[in-house]
Amino acid sequence: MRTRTQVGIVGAGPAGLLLSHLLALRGIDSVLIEIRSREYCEARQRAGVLEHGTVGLLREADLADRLDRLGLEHGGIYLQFDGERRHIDFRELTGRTVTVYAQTEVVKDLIARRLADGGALEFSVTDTEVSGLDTDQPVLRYTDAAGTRHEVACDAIAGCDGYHGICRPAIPSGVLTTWERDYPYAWLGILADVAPSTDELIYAHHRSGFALHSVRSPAVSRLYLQVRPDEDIAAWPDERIWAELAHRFALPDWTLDQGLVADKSITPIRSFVSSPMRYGRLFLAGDAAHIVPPTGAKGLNLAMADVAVLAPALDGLLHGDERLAAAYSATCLERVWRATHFSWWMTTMLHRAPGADEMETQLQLSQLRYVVRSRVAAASLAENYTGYPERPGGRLEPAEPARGAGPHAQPAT
Ligand code: RFL
Ligand code: PHB
Repeated sequence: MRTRTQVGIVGAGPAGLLLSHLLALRGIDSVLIEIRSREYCEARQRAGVLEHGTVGLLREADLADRLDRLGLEHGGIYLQFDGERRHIDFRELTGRTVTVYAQTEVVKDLIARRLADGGALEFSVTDTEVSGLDTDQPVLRYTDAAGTRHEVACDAIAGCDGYHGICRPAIPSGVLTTWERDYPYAWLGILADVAPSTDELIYAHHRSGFALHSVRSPAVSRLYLQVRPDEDIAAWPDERIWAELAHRFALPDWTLDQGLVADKSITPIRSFVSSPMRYGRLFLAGDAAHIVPPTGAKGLNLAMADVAVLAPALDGLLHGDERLAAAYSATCLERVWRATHFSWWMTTMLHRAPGADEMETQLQLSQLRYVVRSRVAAASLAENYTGYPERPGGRLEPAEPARGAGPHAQPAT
């Protein structure tokens, strides 16, 4: 079946879903396709922390009803090391906060809104292909859940299909430069039916390895342990996980409450950046273009920041003004590299590398002491954690976007 849309979007993660909504607010038509089922997308356990600017973006896009009711505003984090747990007060240092609201909830809100607004959203598709990327009519092909093959002529395609997607590999070899670092550890994450034992997130440096206590709701906790990259999850029964968490978070007069483990998984830790984030009429956004280790809580926020830049850029492009589209990659990459550095810095300050010697441990402890004792160092962490620059994509908008008489949504042909 042959159809037409203005923007073909590959991937219904936070990037693709938010992009389709932001485009709809601008009167731009899109078709969004996703290989997984709706249920799978809504249940996939991932990020939890929204930057100050991401929350602002969702509010401005009228997507924050549940976020404002259920999100937990946090004014800082704890850094724990060498027997002390010290608070970094974001509110006092930067006037900003972060909001803990699970990626699963962000995705549920976005899917519900797109469907309520009549958006074209197809789950469980197969054999996705993109072609004609260096022409002004790129084509998106896929087979829907009922087995019908579709060919969608587009004005532009957004590759929001994550690190393992098909869009980045569709760019001819030699065009992209990539930078990659695999870290010699992974994260074992659990979701537990137990009230958090802390009011704000605890990032713990420990000689046995890093641990993170995050939260999901007043009744649900999210916890992570640094493990070996090749760790077998079968070697980690729940009792072993709780014992190791209790050991790494141990402090006098504090206990870690335990509960039923509802979800358990191991995630590799890597940094990856590819540049440029555009090839012809294909624009990459989110994890399709870059990955950060989760220690800085940046991946979801970067994905949302990219599409906040991309929506007005596509609006311009479709109406004959190429300026924002031409600036898209460089604008996003500036934020991406800042987050890549911050995430690398948090990761290497807090994790124990295999074979690390005492010198390395002392250097980490010195850095941690400096961060909690120097107001300037603490403010730098706070500024990066709550989001830098503060407003995703904000400064890109020209005062008066030029409008040409470009093509709008076309009926199916
Ligand atoms: P996603 O979410 O991976 O979505 C991509 C979608 O594309 C689909 N897809 C395809 N669809 C059609 N055709 C194809 N050929 C396709 N190939 C793939 C996939 O099924 C999927 O639905 O990418 P997006 O939208 O760029 O969003 C990125 C975020 O999901 C990711 O960066 C964050 O989850 C990272 N992250 C965190 N980020 C934060 O900002 N704060 C955090 O606290 C945080 N914690 C985390 C994290 C990631 C983690 N894991 C599991 C990697 C904690 C963890 C443990
Ligand atoms: C989470 O809640 O899943 C989470 C929070 C902070 C991080 C990473 C993950 O740095």
